[in-house]
Amino acid sequence: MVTNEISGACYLAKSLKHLGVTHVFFMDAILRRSLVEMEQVGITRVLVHSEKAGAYMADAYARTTGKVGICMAQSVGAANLAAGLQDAWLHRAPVLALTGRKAWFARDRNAYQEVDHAPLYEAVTKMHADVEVIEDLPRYLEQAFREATDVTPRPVHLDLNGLGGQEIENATLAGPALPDAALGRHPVRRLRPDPSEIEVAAARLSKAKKPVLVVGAGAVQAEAHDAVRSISEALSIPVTTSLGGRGILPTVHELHIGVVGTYSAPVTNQLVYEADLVVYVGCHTGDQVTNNWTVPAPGTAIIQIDVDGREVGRNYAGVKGVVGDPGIALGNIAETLEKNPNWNAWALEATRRFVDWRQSMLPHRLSDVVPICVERLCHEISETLPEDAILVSDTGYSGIWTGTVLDLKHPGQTYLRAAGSLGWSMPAALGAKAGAPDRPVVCFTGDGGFYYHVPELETARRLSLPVVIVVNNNSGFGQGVDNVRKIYGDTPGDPDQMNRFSDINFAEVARAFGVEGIRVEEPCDIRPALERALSLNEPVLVDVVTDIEPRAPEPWSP
Ligand SMILES: Cc1ncc(C[n+]2csc(CCOP(=O)(O)OP(=O)(O)O)c2C)c(N)n1
Repeated sequence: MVTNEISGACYLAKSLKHLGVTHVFFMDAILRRSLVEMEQVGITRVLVHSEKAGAYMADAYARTTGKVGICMAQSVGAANLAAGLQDAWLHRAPVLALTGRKAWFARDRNAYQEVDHAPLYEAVTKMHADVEVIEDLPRYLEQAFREATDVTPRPVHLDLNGLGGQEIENATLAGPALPDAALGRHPVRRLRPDPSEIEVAAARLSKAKKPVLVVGAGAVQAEAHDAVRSISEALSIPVTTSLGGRGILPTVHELHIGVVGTYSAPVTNQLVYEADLVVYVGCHTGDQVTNNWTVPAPGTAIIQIDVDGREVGRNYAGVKGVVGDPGIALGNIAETLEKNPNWNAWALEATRRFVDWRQSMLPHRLSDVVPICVERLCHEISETLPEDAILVSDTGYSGIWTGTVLDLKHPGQTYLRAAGSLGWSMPAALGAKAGAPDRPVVCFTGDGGFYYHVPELETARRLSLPVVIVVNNNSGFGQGVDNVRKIYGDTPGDPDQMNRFSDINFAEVARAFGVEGIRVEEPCDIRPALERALSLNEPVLVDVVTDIEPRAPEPWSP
């Protein structure tokens, strides 16, 4: 035996450690020997209750750290795991999914528990590879990290030979080099924009009378927070964000005019519609942020800054593109540009109208009605959220409420949203806490979303992940209530069967899992409950009983 020979299991564990991985999220039975090796090198193994939950944890871990989130499942779990990658794909988070698959002699002959994996991963990964023999592992592992983290991050998948990957982990390698540690984190490098693109963009911007910035998740990933604040303050340009970009600037900052798109306050869409130039920063101009491509107004001038040239102009013709790191690009534009004297008045008008809208919400935010108003719940969270907290929001109404009436008042706060998958937020909150153990993590979910992954309460307890889970408990799918009624019209029948649940006390459910549970039915009890939950160094569920009838803010459409 050659002395420097190591097993696949040992190589995998050492490589992940070298690449900065601190946690892996897995469903048994995958890479058991590697998991033993991982313990030896100090990687925390998070055993979960479903593959999707593991993928969501890895996703939020990646979003919180910039590092690659690792999720793993054996052959029969591969489809479930792939389903969990949809949010990471849509949000553009670097996640590596590792699965096992049966050895060659079982293929194409009706093997138990296995379907072809490649098609399952095709829609949700940038790269998929079969690791057939141990010799393939070093290059594929390094390439998987490269693909996951470089330029636009996204999920990748390695399918390892053996039901639980054992053909790879049990084989040996002689003296393999570990992967390049720089590939363990996004951004791998900061691309400097071409000066000619900066000049064109600056010249175009200087001609605008009513410019706005629309800042997306790409700018958050690039940590362009300071650059966004500097350019908007220096030039008096109002800032709106996509839902994924929320929190890049404190939402109470005087130049912040809210989230634009389908999950928005009406006034924000109106203001972006009135703008004569929109600067998209790390924002992919999809249907959500553009209110189905109706906002901005057709023909509005657009500048788009993105690390990936393939995104520039994907949705609009005549876009002036700047390809490069969003923070560097904004800095370069700001240096090139004189402030246009018109912009003060426009910024004042835009921010005054946004503040007026916020004021109009005040009666709801301070409401004492029972069942509790969700605006009041959001208000109380805004007031108690610690300065360095991570707020993890579910989708649907949870995204609209937290995107419009829940404030992130401090630059050190982070907002993570589901990119559409109902139920994402609770496992994601655990992944975020794993990635940022020193920061308070608060999850905001509806009861419909929470139901998906209730067993992960046990994971939170077992792994000692002290997150605060706030369940906006209205005993149903609030967002659909009106739409279902409209479809019914005069048709006799029971619309409630389509979106109402029984009344469940989730505080009691939490206690059954050994997790602290607090039930809140009165508005005045919300704040003490949150304060208590945040003060305990353990997972806590705060079950807030709310009314299903009130509607969340509706977006304005032209
Ligand atoms: C995987 C998945 N299935 C279905 C949906 C559609 N959907 C979006 S929001 C929602 C209702 C959510 O209800 P709940 O979490 O209780 O929040 P509420 O609307 O009551 O505030 C549904 C069914 C989705 N986004 N994702």
